[in-house]
Amino acid sequence: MPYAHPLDDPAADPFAIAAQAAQQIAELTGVAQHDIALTLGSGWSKAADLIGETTATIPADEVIGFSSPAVVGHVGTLRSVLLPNGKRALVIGARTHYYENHGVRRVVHSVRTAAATGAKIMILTNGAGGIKETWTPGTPVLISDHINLTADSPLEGATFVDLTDLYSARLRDVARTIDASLDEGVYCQFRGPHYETPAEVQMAKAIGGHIVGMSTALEAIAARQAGMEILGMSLITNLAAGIQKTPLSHEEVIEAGRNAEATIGALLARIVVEL
Ligand code: 8IG
Repeated sequence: MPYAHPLDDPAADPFAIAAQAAQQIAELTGVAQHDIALTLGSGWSKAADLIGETTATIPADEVIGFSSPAVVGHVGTLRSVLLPNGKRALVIGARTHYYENHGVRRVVHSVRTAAATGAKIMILTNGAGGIKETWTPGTPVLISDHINLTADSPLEGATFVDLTDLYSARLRDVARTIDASLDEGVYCQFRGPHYETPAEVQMAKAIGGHIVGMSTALEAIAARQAGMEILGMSLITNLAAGIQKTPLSHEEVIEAGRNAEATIGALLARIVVEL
């Protein structure tokens, strides 16, 4: 094969590769259909153990189109989890970030695969920076909408997809029945991997953003294209640059995630059975 990765071939059909990946997941897990899928970002990985019983764990690189994660702290497995309500969840611990420069097809492959496994609900989680000063590190927030600052799209050609109510109001309401104190905000996806300058954070604030991150928006667009209902949640691991007075560090972000993971994992476990 002339390409290093099947999705790199411009002639490849990303939906056919996702369907093939879903078939492999069905075979490797013994679960023919999944009902719901979760992508676990920084700080959220503990949720995989708390939402139900893991019945199968697959190294992500055993499934077509998936690659090993680039960042320490991101777990490269796919898990099939039996929820207490009998539903089957596909837990994606291996996110490909846009900043890895493998192209947007590879960024959204996990979401397309989740849809091909039968999942009707996509839960997208991430670690992110907060613009609202009331959000201390460790605060989970619901994503109410996004601003895609990548200047890219997972859609190819004249594919016009409506993004009204992209982050389902229904699912946000369900989450708030579990924790009424959950705040929400608009997520701005930057390309990364650098964090923002304070001026860029002020720009994000001025255009209506509350959360800054490097994932999720492109994935949400692909999930909507695939017809899924989307719940987005950010763990605020740091205040965005210039909002907090100290410099940002990856270690700080990992540390905040570690401190919050049991709480937010338990929260997600309570939400997921109600969706
Ligand atoms: I965790 O402050 C995390 N991810 N863009 N900005 C951006 N991404 C992030 C940040 C942040 N914190």
